[in-house]
Order: sequence, then structure tokens, then C-alpha cells
Amino acid sequence: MKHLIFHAFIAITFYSYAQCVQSCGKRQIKTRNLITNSLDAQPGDFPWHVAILQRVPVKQYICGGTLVGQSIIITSAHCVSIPGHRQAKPIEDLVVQVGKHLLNAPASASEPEYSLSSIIVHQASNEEQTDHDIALMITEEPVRYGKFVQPACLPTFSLIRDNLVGTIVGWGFTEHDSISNVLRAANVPIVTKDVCIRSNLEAFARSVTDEMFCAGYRNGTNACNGDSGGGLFRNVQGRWYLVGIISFSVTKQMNENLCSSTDYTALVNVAKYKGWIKENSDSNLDLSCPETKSAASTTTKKQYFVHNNKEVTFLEAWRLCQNTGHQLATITSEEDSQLIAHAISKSGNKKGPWYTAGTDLGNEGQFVWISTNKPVGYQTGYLNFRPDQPNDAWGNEDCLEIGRWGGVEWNDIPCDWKQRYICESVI
Ligand SMILES: [Ca+2]
Ligand SMILES: [Ca+2]
Repeated sequence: MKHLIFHAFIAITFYSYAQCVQSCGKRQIKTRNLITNSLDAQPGDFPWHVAILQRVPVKQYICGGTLVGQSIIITSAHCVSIPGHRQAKPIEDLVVQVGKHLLNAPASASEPEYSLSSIIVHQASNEEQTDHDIALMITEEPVRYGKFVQPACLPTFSLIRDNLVGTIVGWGFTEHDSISNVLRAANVPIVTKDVCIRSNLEAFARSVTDEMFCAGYRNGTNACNGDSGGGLFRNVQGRWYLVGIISFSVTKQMNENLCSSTDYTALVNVAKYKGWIKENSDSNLDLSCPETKSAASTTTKKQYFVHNNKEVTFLEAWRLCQNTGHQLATITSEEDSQLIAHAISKSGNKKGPWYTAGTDLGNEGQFVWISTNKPVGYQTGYLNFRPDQPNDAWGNEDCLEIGRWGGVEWNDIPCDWKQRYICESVI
């Protein structure tokens, strides 16, 4: 009996891994890039965005949400709990519509409606509901994927850096403080917690926690709070990741979607809740690409070798690793970062910098791992640049190192600098 159970487990892991590589965070319809600040989305641009509707007293749109697995939708706790309580609304009070582009269009075969089997509100979300403003909705039946219905990827690591641009999606950002019929998207800069708090101490000092960040503009143009519950997404190496959940803006008015032009919008940092999400959706298999992928990839074993005795150029490091039957180090997951940090801590020299295999030689800004000929972030989306890097200082920083300022964040430097290096073996 034990034997059987073991095999069943392997089969499930493999199955969800295979599903995931193909399915999360990918648009099925090729569309133009969104380049302006705010505009109507096209059908299929954000196939993971869902509409949450209340059934009583009248059927009405209340919030956005994001599909991250076949039965799993992530949204804000305040969207799906009884006002003033941390308790979920009764499941029969809410439905979700997926594949939706025009909000006022009734549910149809291509924009189906699903009932819920449960609503899980974060147990520590507080009464004002700005803390841990996250909830999961589990649909009664699995959602059918198609051109207009796809799950977004969940990040297993932080994709938040000041000044990086994310995309928020919703029906809530018209200039006229009303709900738009057409799904809209806006590109907004990400603002880390500290910058956000400094921007408005009174509003944010108490309410923006370590599990949150902000986004938006403060220049009076085009800054809207969007739909509560909807996501902020980043496209990393061709996959869209749910980075944040729109929580509140300074002019917090429930069930209204007022544009706030002088303050940032606060969002829940989804990466901080990966454990909670996993714990609470365990029975729903194909949850998250990176999660399942890293679980599956633990079957291949990576080992790092820190070389401190010789200082060499990038290309010399590349050849020296090969000479020992290894390859210059690649870093493709949070687990890798932890592993390499461990290898460094056990090596004779705890201070870097060391070369890794990343380079954008010949194709500025497009980093690949020279050892595997894969783009950095390939499949997993994992990037670990220092916030202000890569900066291609003086126009010739084309090779990646780690450890210059301690830690294992990445930085680009000229490839002819002589320094230590780290090799890896992959079994
Ligand atoms: Ca460069
Ligand atoms: Ca640099």
C-alpha cells in the first residue's frame, strides 16, 4: 500500500509540472504591446483577470481578481468579507466571471460564470482590512482554459524594485470616477514600501506593512486606484506574474473606484504570501508554475564551487570551470541563490565579488547564461539583480557577478576585470 501511494505522488508532481510549463502567464492571443499609460485592453490581453460579482441584493460587479490555477482566484480580503469583519461572505452571495472583456455583457459560453465552493480570507486580515488584504476563492468546478481564460503565474520571489513598471488591470479607471465597460490596463511604476511611506506619512506609515508595496504616479496625471482585488502584473521573460493585489488608495472609498492623482496606491506583495497560498490551495493541483517547477526540479542536483585562489577575466573563468568538468555558475531560482550563499559562507573567502555565467555581450540588455545558452530568468522568471543594476556603466558592463556588496544579488561589470569565480556541476 505504501508503495502505491508513493507512485501516485510522483505522478501528480510530474503532471502538474508538465501542465504548468505550458500554461501559466502566457497570452494566447498575440497582441500589440501596451505602451501608453492607460488604455483599453484587447480581448485576451489579460486572460487571468476575473470579475467578482455579488448576487444580492442586486447582481452587481464588486471587485477584480486573478485566476492562478484552475479553481483558484486571488483577490483582496476586503472584497470578499463582510464589511467590518474578517469573516468571508457566504459563498452563495458571490460568483466570478472569467474571460471577460465587456463588463456589462451578460455571462455567456465564452465568458462563463462560476459558483464558489469556498472563500478563504487571510486569518490575520484586520478589521480595517488593510493588513493582509488577501483572500482565495475556490470555484465549484474547475475553470475551462482557452484563448480568453488562462492563469497568471505566481512569483516565488520578489519582483518588486523601485521604478520598475507593472501593469494594473481593471474596469475601474476612467477619468470620470466611474466603472468602465471595457477592461482597461495601465502601466505604473512600482514604489517600494519605504518610498511610499515617506511620500505620505499620515496615510501610509501605519497602513503600509512589510507585506505591501505601492505603485502609481504622484504628478497629478493619470494615477488611478483601479479595481480593488485586481492584480499588478509584470512580464518576465514572456510570462506574466501576479506581483501585487490592489488593496487601497488614500481616498479609500469602498465600492467606488476613484482616481487618486496625488498619492500612490497600496498593494499586497503576493510573493510574501506564497506559503499561505500554497497551504490554502493544496487540493488544487496546478497552482503555480514556479512553485511546482522548483518542487520538480529538486530531482536534479546542483552544486556550486567557489574559486577564491585565482583572479581571472570572465572568459577565463568560463574555461577554467570547463577544465574541471564543471561550468560557470547559473542561478535560476531562489533555491539556487540560497545554495550559492551557503557555498560562499563555507568557502575561504566570504567577500566577493565572483563571476557567474551571465552575460549580455553582443546583445546589450539581453542577458544569457553562457554555460547553458538560456536567457537569464528562462522559464522560472527568476532574476536577482541589485535594485539599480544592471546599469551598463560606461557602456561596457556585459558580464554578471555576485557578492560585490555582500549578499548574492547580481551586478554587471566589464568582462575583462580580474576576479574570483564560481563554477557549478549539475547532476
Ligand atoms: Ca551590458
Ligand atoms: Ca553594474
